[in-house]
Amino acid sequence: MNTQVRAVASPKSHPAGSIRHDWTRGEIDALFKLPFTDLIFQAQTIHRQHFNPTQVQISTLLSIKTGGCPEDCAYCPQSAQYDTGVTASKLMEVETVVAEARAAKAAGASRFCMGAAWRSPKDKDLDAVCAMVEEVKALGMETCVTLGMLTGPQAGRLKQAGLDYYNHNLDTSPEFYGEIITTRTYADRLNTLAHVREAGINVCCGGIVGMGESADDRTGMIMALANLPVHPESVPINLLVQVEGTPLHTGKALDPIEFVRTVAVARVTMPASVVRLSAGREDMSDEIQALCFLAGANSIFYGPKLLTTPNPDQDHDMGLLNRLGLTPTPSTV
Ligand code: SAM
Ligand code: DTB
Ligand code: SF4
Repeated sequence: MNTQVRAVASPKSHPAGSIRHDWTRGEIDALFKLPFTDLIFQAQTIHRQHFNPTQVQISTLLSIKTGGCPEDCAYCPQSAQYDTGVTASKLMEVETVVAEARAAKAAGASRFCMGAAWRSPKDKDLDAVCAMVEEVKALGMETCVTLGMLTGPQAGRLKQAGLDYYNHNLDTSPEFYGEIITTRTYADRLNTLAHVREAGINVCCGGIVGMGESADDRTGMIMALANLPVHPESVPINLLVQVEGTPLHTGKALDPIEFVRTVAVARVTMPASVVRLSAGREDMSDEIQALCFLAGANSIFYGPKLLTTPNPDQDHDMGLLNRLGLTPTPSTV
């Protein structure tokens, strides 16, 4: 039997690796249920149609405003509704943020992602964030911010400041969403994504797995992402970081192979998007991370801290990329 044909077979109307926005639940479910070898082969084949398979994009995160958030996202250590030991702080000074960005660039990051624990930014706060975007960009780094819900005019201001990416995740399937967040709706998230898209900013949008969702919910999450009118340029796939004090602490851990499958299905359904192996790497072996790269992940968060939780240290990550013969994707700015 010709296994190559078997693994990449897809209908004539939809050649493997083409960009589609009409994925059915059945098709995505079938991808998740493929034999692992067939799924990885398909993901890697499609990955090579759109990307250099030896490059990994490197982003460093900084929490520019930590904790005290009014939202009730059940996974989040920064929600004021849970006692997680995170101390709330004010928005950082522009110069302090720029110094952190400079250090991230020197350590090898091409993108600097700034996160604020807000439901949505106040216009006054946006002045300071725009100054951060301008100055970080002037260092020759790509910029990304995640500030919660945005209006159209706010997205326009960020675009004017030169923002490259806005991160706003769908987080999970529309069906499971209400179990995780009650203070804003799925439609609110889609609205913010539309404002970002209309402003001409690249969209960074993905989700979290390992929150106690069903396999159907993982299918539903990928379907919601892959059927957006335009695929997000960047798709972070986070593994829940279980934080004491949050409602999701002590939940059952996800099978790491199921995580790799989620990355692979994201790659197959959003062939030209950069898929980021995001939060949760601290709990993954090097070997599982290597499988994620094989499954089509081509970006990581780099640096010893995510927003409030630990991430592998830089030496370890550069060592891992070296062992795998992978190199950082050059900055586009
Ligand atoms: N407050 C803004 C918002 O939620 O839109 C921006 C910052 S928020 C921390 C950014 C994203 O981080 C969330 O949408 C979620 O996907 C991810 N995240 C937060 N806590 C996490 C955790 N414990 N494990 C994995 N991902 C997490
Ligand atoms: C994303 O999808 N994951 C990042 C980033 N976008 C902002 C955040 C992960 C946060 C993990 C928990 C923490 O460190 O607080
Ligand atoms: Fe607030 Fe964002 Fe955390 Fe939700 S994910 S509680 S909006 S900081």
